[in-house]
Amino acid sequence: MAKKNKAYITTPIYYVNDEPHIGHAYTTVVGDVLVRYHRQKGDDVFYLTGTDEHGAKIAESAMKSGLDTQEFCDMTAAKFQDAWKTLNISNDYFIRTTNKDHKEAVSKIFQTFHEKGLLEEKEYEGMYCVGCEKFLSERDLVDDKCPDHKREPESLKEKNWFFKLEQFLPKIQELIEKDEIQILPVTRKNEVLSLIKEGVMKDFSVSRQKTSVAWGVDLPFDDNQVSYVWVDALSNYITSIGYPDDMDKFNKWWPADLHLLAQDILKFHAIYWPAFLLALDLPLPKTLFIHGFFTINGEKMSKTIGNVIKPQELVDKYGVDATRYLLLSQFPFGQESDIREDHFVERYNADLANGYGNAVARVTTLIEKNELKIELDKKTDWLDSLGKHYSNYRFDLVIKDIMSRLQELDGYITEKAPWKIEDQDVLTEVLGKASNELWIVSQALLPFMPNIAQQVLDILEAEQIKKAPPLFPRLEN
Ligand code: ME8
Repeated sequence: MAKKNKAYITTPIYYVNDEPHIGHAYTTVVGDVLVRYHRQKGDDVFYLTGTDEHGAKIAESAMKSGLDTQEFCDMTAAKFQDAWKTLNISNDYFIRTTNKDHKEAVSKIFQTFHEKGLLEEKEYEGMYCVGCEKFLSERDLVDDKCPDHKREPESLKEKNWFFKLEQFLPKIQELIEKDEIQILPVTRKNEVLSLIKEGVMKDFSVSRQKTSVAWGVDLPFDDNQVSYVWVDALSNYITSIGYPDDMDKFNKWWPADLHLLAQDILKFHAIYWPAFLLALDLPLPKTLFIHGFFTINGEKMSKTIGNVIKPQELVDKYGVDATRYLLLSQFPFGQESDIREDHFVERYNADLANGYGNAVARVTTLIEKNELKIELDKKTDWLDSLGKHYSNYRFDLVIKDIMSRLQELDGYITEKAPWKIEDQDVLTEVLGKASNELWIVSQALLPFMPNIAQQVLDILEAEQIKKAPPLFPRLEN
C-alpha cells in the first residue's frame, strides 16, 4: 500500500487573558477546514491548537479576576475548548502551556540552549508593554503609549538570560530565501527578509527575574529566573507531539507542514522559531501561512470599542456550519480585510438559504413525492480539481467553484421544470442528475460544513430519498 501523506497543521496557541473571539475562531476554523480536507483525501493528519498560559499579562488578568492564577487559566482554557467544541473543530490535541509535560520539555529545551552556550546573561533595559508581551522601541509608540493597548509601557531593567539570535540570522535568511521554510503570502516573506537585512533583529531576552514575573517555567540552571514567553510558547509545536521524550511520535509528525497565524506574530514564527529549531538541530517547519488581521465593520476589534464578536453569538444566529462557511467566504485568505455583519447575512441568504438549502429542498421534496428510486454515480473527479485551490490556500475559490456548480444545477432545474414532468423515467433521469450534483457539492462542502453536508449525504444515500428538513432558514437583514 502506498505510504499515506501526512499533514501536521497548527494554529497559534491563544493567550488565556482573553476569551475566544472571532479572530481566534477564524484561524482555528481555517485549520479545521484544511485538516478535514486532508482527512477526506486519506492523508494522515495531526491538528493542533491550544492555549498560551504564562506571562505577566495573564498573571495580571488573573489577579484582577480575584482567582488563583492556575484556576484562572483553567477557566479560560476551558472556554477555548468549549468554543472549539461548539464550532466542531476536530483538533487531535489541545496543548496548554501549564501542562506538566510541556513545562518539563521547556525546561529541557532551556537546558540544551544553556549547554550549547546559546544563552548569555545581560542587563536589560527597555520599555515593555504587558499587553503585547513584548519590548517596544520609541518608534512603536504613539503619544508615549502602545498604540494597541493605549497604555504606557513599563520601563524594565533587570538581568535576564538572552538568546543569541544574531548568529543564526544569516542561516535563517538563506533558508527563507530558498523557501526551505516557505513564508506565504510572499509579501510576508519579503517583510521578514527586510527585518533581517535592516539589522533590527537582536539577541533577545528569554527569561525574567522571579521578583518581576513569577508566572512562567522555572529555569533548570537559575533559581531566580523563569522562562519568558516565546521559548515556552513556540515550543508547544514540538512538545505536543512528544519532544523530547517520545521521539518516535515526534518523528512521525515533525516537521510541521503548516503553521497558521496572523501577521501580529510573524516575526516570532519566522525568525525566533527557526532559530530555536536550528539551536536544537531540528528541521524547520515547511510552511508558515500568515493571514491578515481583520477589522469589524471598519474598526479594530477591541473591548473598549465593544465590538468584539464571540463565536457563540455567530453560532446562535447562523448555526455552526453556516458560521464556519461564512467566516471563510468573507475575503481571500491572507488579505487584510474587514468583516461586515451585513455581508454575513447577505451571503447566508444567497449561498445557503436560497442556494444550497433551496436546491436540496426542491430536489428531495420532488423525489419523495414521486417515490423515485435514485442511483448515485458518486463520481469524484471534480473534487480533485478543487485541490489546486486548497494548495494555494484559496478557500474563497473553493467556495466560488462550489457555488457556481450549484448555480448551474439551479439553472438546470429551472430549465427542466421537473414539477411539470409526468413521464416517470424522464423525471427519474432529471432528478437523478440533480441528486448526483447535490452529492458532489455536499462532498465538497464537507470540510466547511461537516454536519449539514453529511446530513444531506445521508439523505441522498438512503434507500429511499426523503424530503430534507429545513437546513438554512432565511434571515432578515
Ligand atoms: O499572539 N484578525 O496569542 P493571541 C485575524 N499566544 N486573526 C486574529 C485576530 C484578528 N482581528 N485577532 C486574533 C498570541 N487573531 C500568542 C501566540 S503562538 C506560539 C503564541 C488570531 O491570543 C490570529 O491567528 O494574541 C493571531 O495570530 C492570533 O489570534 C493571536 O492570538
